Amino acid sequence: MKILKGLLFLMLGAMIACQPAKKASEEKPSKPNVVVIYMDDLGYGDLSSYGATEISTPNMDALVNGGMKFTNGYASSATCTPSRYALLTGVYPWKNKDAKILPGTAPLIINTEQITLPKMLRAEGYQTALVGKWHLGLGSGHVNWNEHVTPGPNEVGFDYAYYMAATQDRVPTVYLEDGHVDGLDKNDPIEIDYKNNFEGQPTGKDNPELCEMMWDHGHNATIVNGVPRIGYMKGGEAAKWSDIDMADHFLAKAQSYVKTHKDKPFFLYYAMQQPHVPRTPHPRFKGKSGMGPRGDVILEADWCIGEFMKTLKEEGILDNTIIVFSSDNGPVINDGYVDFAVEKLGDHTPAGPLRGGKYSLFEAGTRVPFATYWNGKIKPGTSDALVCQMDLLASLAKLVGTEVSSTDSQELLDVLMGKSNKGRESLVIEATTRTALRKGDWIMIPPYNGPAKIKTVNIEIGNDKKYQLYNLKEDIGQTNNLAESKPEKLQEMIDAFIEIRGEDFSKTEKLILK
Ligand code: NG6
Ligand code: CA
Repeated sequence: MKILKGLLFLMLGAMIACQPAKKASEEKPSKPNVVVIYMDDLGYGDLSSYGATEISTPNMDALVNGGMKFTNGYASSATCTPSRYALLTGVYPWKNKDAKILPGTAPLIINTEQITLPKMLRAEGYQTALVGKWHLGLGSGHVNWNEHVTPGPNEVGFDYAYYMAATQDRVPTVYLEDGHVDGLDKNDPIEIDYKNNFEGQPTGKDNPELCEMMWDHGHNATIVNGVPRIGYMKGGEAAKWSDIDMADHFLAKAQSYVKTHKDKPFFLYYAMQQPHVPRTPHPRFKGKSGMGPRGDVILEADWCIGEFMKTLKEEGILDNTIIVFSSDNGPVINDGYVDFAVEKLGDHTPAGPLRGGKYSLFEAGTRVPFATYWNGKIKPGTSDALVCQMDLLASLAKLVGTEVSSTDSQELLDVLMGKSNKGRESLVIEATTRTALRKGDWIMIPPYNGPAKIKTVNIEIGNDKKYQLYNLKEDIGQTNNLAESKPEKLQEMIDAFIEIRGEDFSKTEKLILK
């Protein structure tokens, strides 16, 4: 018996010795499931894990505190469409003139030949899905909502897509599944027009008595579920979504996707609609935050994330799933409806210590909650490395063992995994087609004409006739413009900016720069 044991031991030793030593570079890339949980208008200060004290977000916090929390994590833009464009294509949004807030009738702005995050992952054997907000355009001109709406998410890399076309405040207020309006009754066809109303249709403007939620600015066209929207819509009654059920609806789709696709690696882009307007919490969450609907829908979203995480756990795939959590742009309090978000805000500061908000070139426009979570693989921690959502394409490519070429996406896998603190050297941020440069601890905002503030939303958007230069490490609230006192630094920033923005920049904005 002893001899046998000894022999076995020897054989085992020999087997181990014969194994070639694996170099790190030869290691088989892992193929974890990849989930991007993307919020809509959630601000840097909207979560307890980013300093909020007036609202509690335990499930978002579990991702942020249980993973790498980035304090210098950026969306590419201060509005939705351009940020989503950059997230999915890895290309700066200002390189695509169509990457700006789109109406619900806009054509698809991603070229179907272009590499995208889901396409890259699909080529590596992933199943790919979108659940939630799209807002990157559909079709190639005039969309007939009663037929197969294409090209769309399916044509840019998603095998499966369940989505709202644009935003919750824009028509059509229906869901699409792989290019088909869900629940459409062919005898009640949908018509959409962003310019003219259809005869006899009530609108928020003419029929305020029909509005259960009143509009404040914009949002005064077709009324659906008592909520006036942007754009006119006729027909499609049976297909119209229920606003209060939207969060549950998307959650159920995300959960069922996970359950039915867990046997092979998948990529799920779970693009939630909260806390974008109209804020329509399910009655379960109504009044729960004490902050009005904006706080209530943040609690609702937090709950959804918790439920989604439970599903990953119950299905036994949590440890094999990397989750990226972020938001498409910064916060706005009054974005066009009378929902008392301003009046009920109390001491809550959605932008945290940052200046500005959605639409702004100031930090709160683009600096957003940003975390990577991978149970057992990413050690919880905080990183101040400069990272951008645009970098997910190159970084996740590296994770799954491939590369992407010719995009603006930087490969920062080690940073996202918490193994390195060497993020980007610089980043051009965008807000309503204006751009600025972050480099090191500095941000330079070139002179822009136009109002300093958008009055309706009460947000300073960063316009000034003079250059602005801030040291963000010392002055996170951007109160001390150093452009005049630090001319050399300013020049260095201008030179670096022009280098990235290239010829186009000097041609189109020369006058402003001089
Ligand atoms: C603006 C809307 C705003 C919101 C935004 C898009 C008005 C007055 N304001 O034009 O409510 O819909 O577009 O938000 O209509 S985003 O997060 O999708 O970029
Ligand atoms: Ca948004």
